[in-house]
Amino acid sequence: MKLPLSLLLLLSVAVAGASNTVPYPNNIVERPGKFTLTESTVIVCPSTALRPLAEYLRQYVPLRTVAHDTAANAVTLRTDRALPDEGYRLDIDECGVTVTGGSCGGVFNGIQTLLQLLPPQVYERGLQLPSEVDCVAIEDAPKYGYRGVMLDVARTWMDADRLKRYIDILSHHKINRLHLHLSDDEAWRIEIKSHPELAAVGGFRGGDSPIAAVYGKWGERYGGYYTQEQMRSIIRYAAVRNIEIIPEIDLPGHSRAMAQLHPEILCDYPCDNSPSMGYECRNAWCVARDDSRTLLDDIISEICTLFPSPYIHIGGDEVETSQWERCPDCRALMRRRGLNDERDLEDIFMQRLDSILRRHGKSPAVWNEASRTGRLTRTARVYGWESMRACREAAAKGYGVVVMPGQWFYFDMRQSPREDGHEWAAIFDASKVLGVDLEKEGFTQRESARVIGFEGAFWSELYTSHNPESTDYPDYMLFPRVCALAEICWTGERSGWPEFYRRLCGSHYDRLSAMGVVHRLFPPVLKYADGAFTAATDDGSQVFYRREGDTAEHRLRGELRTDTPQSYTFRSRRGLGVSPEMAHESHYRTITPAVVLTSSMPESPRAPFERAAQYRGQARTLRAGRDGDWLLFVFEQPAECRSITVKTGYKHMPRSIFDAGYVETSADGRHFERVAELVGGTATIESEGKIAALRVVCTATGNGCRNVLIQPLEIRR
Ligand code: TNX
Repeated sequence: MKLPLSLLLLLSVAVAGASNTVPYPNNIVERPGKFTLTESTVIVCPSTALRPLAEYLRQYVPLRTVAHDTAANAVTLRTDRALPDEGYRLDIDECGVTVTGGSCGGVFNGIQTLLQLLPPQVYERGLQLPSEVDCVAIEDAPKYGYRGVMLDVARTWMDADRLKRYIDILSHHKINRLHLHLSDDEAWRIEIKSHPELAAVGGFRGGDSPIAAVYGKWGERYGGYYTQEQMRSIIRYAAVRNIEIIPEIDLPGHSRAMAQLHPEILCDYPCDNSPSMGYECRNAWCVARDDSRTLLDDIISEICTLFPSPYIHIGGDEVETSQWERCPDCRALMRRRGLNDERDLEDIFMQRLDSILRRHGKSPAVWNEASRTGRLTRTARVYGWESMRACREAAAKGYGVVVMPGQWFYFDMRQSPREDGHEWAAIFDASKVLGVDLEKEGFTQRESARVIGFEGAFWSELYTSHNPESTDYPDYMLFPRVCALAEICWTGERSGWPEFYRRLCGSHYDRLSAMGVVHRLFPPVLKYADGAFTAATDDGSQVFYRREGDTAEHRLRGELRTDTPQSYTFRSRRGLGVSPEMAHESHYRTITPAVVLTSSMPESPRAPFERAAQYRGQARTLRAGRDGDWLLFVFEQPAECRSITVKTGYKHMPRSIFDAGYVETSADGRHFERVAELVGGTATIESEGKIAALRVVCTATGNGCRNVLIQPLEIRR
């Protein structure tokens, strides 16, 4: 049953906790009275199977556990097989609390709802006793059996402790699948005992590793991997929290890191460097070669033994089939099989994998491309990432589908135009995630019935532009988008953004902060009129402002009077929550004075320097920078500006950069002064006078790439 908003608002007075839960329970019946948890309250746990959950609960609510069947003044955990598998009943009356689950998972979900009825600090330092909780009867079960999050631990490494932290946070949202992207072009992250070099060498890039430091920042050795023992501990930790770990080995494409160690997996033809500017672009397993079959079998067999999940994700996305086209062995195989589309070779490879999986009693999970021809076994589970249409097509073919198109579910996408993150799929915040509607997206009833759930993905190639030790970036990208994901997975229907947002602001932001999550707040609404700024928020946050060039933040009280609106930025904060930085339009306005770029490095004829000078697109050098290399920008007329940003590398990514270096400016074109250090290939300099020339000096040799990209200067008036 879904309650109408008016009733919800009424209830929120009486059962503030229950009506603020995320995800929202199916059925809440308010009762009069309260139960008081005290030092003498016990956890009653008659079944040994539930013992780990009693232990789990004790970490948050410090009570004694007793095994007796019943007791007054108790929190009782029990199962009732008549309830839906992951469903539960939560009864709170004046004598105690009973959590009854359809399974261990159901009990776990009931415990999560109970925790949400307690003060948010329960997540931070445990419940302070005595503590009161409102009497209530909740009956609840999830709409979707698959409620997933994917972490790309290949591009940016997250160690076992960080995974356990995410398992905790996700499980508080009743997420029940963690999909780990364990291999990609840039790394191999799981120990394979029969081929230890895969992780021991392939888990690291840069420095002395044969794996190139693709994302620039780490000329030094960077990376890590999970030993099988660590992974078993992660799996156990997750299992207690009702989360199944689904491993992904991305095959047959996205395999450059592994090919670096096992070149025998690649198609055998002489590399023609001219179309790739000297870069070896082969990264897919050859479908025709026999000598890599044992390797494939060894890897997949160990993965099957290590992970208890019935599905193993074997990738299947973005295979660059030009490799197979150019490979004489693949072409011969196609002739023998009577195939005329290279993409059909992927079917052969996937069928081979399926038979290995089947030997171990497992089924394949794949990205949607691998289901294109429909020849893949129907026991496969398809992860639809390219579009809603791709999801529908897979469903129509009869596959179970995890819906996760980038436009709604790629949480590496930026949340508003000027924030960090990709933008190729869409720019969206949590409200779009909550608004996903399969019917509106054209799913027929039969297709909808094949949807087993949703998944949010955090791809991490852009994470490398942040401090890898800091958890802030993924936290900020994931939350509150994961909260909205959890809501649609659990309730299956749209409660509507205003009601959901009320729950976020009512309690859930505080819970996230207590969990230690540096989550995103919606930006304050900024107004500049009659020489003064005001900033409005509706989430209980406080607004702070900063003067450009200053690091210090000041609390905004009332209005800020200024006649230079371009020099201020604003953001709101509440607990650990933080909004993106907002500014007046004039803050971003740039000018494009004529400038000439020269360098100690040769320029690429395809992207000559002149282009950067004309502020169109990017220029490129013909080689990576060396210690002492420089870029020199000379203005035709000295530029009058408040700041200039120079950027080497891709628009969103510190790749093809000056790995280290500094910026000098000159007022007369002859005398230069060192004014800023490059961080991630970029620097912003503040200026008060005129700038005649600007020089970027490289202090590192090499960047793991073949060239340096030079972005147009951003010059602010
Ligand atoms: C597409 S999704 C990819 C990833 C990238 C991601 C970035 C998919 C199966 N492939 O390799 O990391 O976009 O958003």
